[in-house]
Amino acid sequence: MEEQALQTIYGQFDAQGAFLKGYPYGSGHIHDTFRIETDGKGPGYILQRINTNIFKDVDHLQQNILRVTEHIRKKLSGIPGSDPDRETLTLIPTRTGASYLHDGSGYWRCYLFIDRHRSYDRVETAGQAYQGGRAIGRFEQLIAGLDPSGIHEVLPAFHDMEVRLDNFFKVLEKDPANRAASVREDIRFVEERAEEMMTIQRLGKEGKIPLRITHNDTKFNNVLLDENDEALCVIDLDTVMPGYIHYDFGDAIRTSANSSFEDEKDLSKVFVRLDLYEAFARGFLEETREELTPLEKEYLAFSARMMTFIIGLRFLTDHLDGDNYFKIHHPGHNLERARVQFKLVSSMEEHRKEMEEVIRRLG
Ligand code: ADP
Ligand code: GN1
Ligand code: MG
Repeated sequence: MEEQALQTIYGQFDAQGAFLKGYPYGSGHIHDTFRIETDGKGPGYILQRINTNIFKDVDHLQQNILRVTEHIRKKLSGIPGSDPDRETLTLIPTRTGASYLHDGSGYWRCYLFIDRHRSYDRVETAGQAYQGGRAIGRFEQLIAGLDPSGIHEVLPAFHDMEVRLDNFFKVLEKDPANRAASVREDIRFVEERAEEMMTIQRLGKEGKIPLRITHNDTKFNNVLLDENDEALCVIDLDTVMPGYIHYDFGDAIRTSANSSFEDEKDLSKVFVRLDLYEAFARGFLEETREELTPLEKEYLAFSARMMTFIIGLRFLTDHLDGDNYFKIHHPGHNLERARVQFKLVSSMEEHRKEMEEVIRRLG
């Protein structure tokens, strides 16, 4: 993306300060994200070209973001000492008052940049994991009062295990990229666990766990910490939709308690770090303990396995499909990611008892 083009797009948003420079930012797998620095006093902006291959209805997506951020902003403004411009996303309207811009190069939105933050693709310390847990736990409280009827289900069946498995087996049968033969062991890994992995959906259908409003994409780099490594803000609100608490806890553990990176090539370096798991769980439960039911708590440890499995399954499906969904940086990237997830699932299976015990102790 040419800087000149970014400047033109920036100029159409109702932002403060002249464009100084713009460059790719962050390590998200979905949108094209750019940081815009300005000559003004403010922190600058994020410009994002929305991935419309995935989010087909940008109107609905942006309505959701507005509803969610306005709801959170209102709640934060009632909390003494809070700073809504840094503790939630702020969508900047276009000069014509719209929540996004559609031009020849795509659909664009603009956020206030949250400066002086730290973001991690791999968690290093128990302190960071604890703060991540607090941030996500607090976020659950902030969105709890949202009216579900005002939220569009922009990605239907996003964490529906049955649908994800179905889709996997369909792609496997078609084998469009001719890759199935090289992933036999991975396929077996999926088949052996498919039944167990539907547990949360089953409990939901039986009415045993409540459907809440959840974030649904709580990987650690969607949490910003401040310069002291303390919980600051949960970002990437595209997938806020009805869901089970297990989606958020599990997905967060998948990244927060991984000893290595999501795409580590050396699988011997990949295992669940129980110290990080416990620290995250402590922060999370401090914020949510009163709200969660005993049965929800009982399945939190399992949810880490389940969410790590489902994201691995999606990486593997995308690999078989020829890499159409997640951004990849080299051939085989999705397979590497899938294998990290599966290695992590195995490690969590080995430590199942300890993981359950932690929740019993902290819950
Ligand atoms: P994706 O869906 O592609 O992951 P995100 O919305 O998570 O897109 O943005 C990608 C990255 O950009 C984030 O992980 C974060 O590092 C950075 N980012 C996004 N929005 C902001 C913001 N308002 N302030 C600071 N950094 C941001
Ligand atoms: C994507 O948007 P990002 O990079 O934070 C994906 C998540 C996956 C994650 C795996 C909308 O998250 O569901 O868990 O990659 N987001 C979407 O790293 O599909
Ligand atoms: Mg993201």
